[in-house]
Amino acid sequence: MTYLSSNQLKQYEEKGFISPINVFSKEKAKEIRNEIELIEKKRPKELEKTGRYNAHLVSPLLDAVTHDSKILDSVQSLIGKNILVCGTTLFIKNPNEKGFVSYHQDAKYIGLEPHNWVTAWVAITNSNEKNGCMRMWSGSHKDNLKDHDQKFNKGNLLTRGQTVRNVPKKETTPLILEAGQMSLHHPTVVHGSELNKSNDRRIGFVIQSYIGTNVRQVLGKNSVQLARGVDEFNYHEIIGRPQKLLDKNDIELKKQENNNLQEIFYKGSEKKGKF
Ligand SMILES: O=C(O)CCC(=O)C(=O)O
Repeated sequence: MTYLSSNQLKQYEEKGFISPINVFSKEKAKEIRNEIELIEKKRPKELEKTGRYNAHLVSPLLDAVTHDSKILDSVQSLIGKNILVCGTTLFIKNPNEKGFVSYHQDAKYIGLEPHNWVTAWVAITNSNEKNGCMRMWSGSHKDNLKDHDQKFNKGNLLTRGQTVRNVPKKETTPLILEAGQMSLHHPTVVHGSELNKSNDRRIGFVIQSYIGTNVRQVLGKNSVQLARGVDEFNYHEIIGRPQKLLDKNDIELKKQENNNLQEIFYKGSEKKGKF
C-alpha cells in the first residue's frame, strides 16, 4: 500500500497537484511505449485524432496501467475507496509537430459533477521543459471555474482549443517527470503545455479521470470500469476489460465510447467564442 503522505495531501490542497510520484520503472515505461508504438504500427489510424481516447480498452497492458494498485492507492487518498475509471487519453507530442495544450480547467468541459475526481498523468517518456511538459498554475483550483475562449487553433491538442486568458506563466510550475513517474491534478487547476522542442516524442498516458462512485456525467453518457471498491450508486454503465491486444469487439467498443465523448465535449458549445 502506498497511500499519499500528509505532505503530499497538503500540497494537493494548497497547489491543486502532486508531482512527482514514482510508479513504474524506466524498463516498464519502455515496455508501455513499445505497446503504444506496436498499436500505431498495426493500425496506423487507431490512436490518431479522437482515437487517442480510451486506448486502455484495446490493450491489456494499458488496462493494467489504468488499474495499477500503486496508482489506485494514491487516488484513493484523494477521492475515497470506491473508484471508477471513466476514460484515458494519450497525449503524444511528436518532435516538429507543433502540438501544444492551451491553459484550461478540465472541469470546465468534462461534465463530471461533483468534483470528486482526479486525473493521473503517467509519463511514458521523460517529460520536461524542453519537450513540453505540463505546467500548472499553482493554487488556481481554489477559484471558481473561469471563462474559456474556444480557439480551435492549429496544433492545439484540446478538441475546441479551450483557453483561459491571461495566465501568468511566471506563476506556473513545470511538472518535470521521468519515464515511469506520474502527477495527479485537481479538476479545477488551470494547466497547459508548450511545444516539444526535443528530438524525441513526449508521451503521457493520462487516466482522465478516476472518479468517485458518487460522480455523475451531466453532459452525456460515460461508461466506466470499476477500479476499486463497490459502486453503490450505479450512475454509469460498467464495461469490461480487454483480454487481448486489438480485439475486434474491443476496437468497436472504443469507437462507440469515443463517439459519446465527442458529444460530451461539444455539448452546448458548438460555436466559436466564450463558454
Ligand atoms: O499532456 C499535456 O500536455 C496536457 C494534458 C492535460 O491537459 C491533462 O492531462 O489534463
